Amino acid sequence: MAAGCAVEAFFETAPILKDEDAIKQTVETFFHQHYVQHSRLACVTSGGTTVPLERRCVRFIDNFSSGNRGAASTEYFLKAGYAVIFLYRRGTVQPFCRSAPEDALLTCLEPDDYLGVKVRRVFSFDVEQAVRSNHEALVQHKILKVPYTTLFEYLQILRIIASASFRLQRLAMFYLAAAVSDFYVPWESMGEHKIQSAGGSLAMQLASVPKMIKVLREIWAPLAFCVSFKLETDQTILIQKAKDALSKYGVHAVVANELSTRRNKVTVVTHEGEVVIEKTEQHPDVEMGLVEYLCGKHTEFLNKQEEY
Ligand code: PAZ
Repeated sequence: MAAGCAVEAFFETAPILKDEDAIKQTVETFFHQHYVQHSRLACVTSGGTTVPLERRCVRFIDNFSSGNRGAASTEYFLKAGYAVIFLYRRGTVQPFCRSAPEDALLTCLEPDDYLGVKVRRVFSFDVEQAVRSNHEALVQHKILKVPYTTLFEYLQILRIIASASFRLQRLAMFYLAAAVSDFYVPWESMGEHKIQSAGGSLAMQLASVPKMIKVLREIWAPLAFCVSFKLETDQTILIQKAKDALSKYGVHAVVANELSTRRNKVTVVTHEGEVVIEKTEQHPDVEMGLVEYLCGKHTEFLNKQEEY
């Protein structure tokens, strides 16, 4: 099937996106606000997509991602003055909560006779910082959080955001850190009910997901600055795969990372070459240096457009 037809077929046969109109409205309003203010905006995608195996889904295939990269990067984009649309997988790490314990409410709060509950003293500084930063971003309309779970939802919402980004054109950046499945079960070939085990072993054929980054670059948001991510477990193929992605999808930068070292080191591959960004004393999270570097690249990109 031709690439364009495969993309159309993917969306035509996908299940209806719940609350589609409300999502469109919220996203468009957010873009409008930042268009009026002429501010830069980053769409940060985060977490991994699920691929349902049944329509009334009991079982699914998952893509690995804790959401830490997306959450940390969102904080640094906000600090750099960007507005952020945070497209995240439900249940993954959230901005300003990266160091929170798993049972944050129960660990950070304690009963109090007067207030009912209060923040335990040892957590009060961290909790106050997180609440203040989050509150500031919300009241200044700097952050819009949009959740997804499945591959279908992720791509449908990404298309909505990318199409609405035409307002900001070059001021918009796509920072595609989500781990998106390369394979899926098309909705029309999926059974309604839970797959039964009585028949013994299970053989399933997965279809390939059309390459949406190329569509985002060429059709949905051709003027935006676009950064994609490449995750591998084999270090020896990582940089070549990132270079291939750079030329195949026409993105402005590819962030290459290896699973076990991803928290400490990434390599940004652009048409000008490769830059390694590592965690250091000045950059306690690799995302700090990464976002700083990419904001600089975005500035260069904007300046270059002005020259023409
Ligand atoms: O979410 P996390 O912090 O655990 O991991 C981040 C990451 C490895 C998912 C991200 O940096 C990444 O590479 N995303 C793209 C994965 C892919 O190649 O599909």
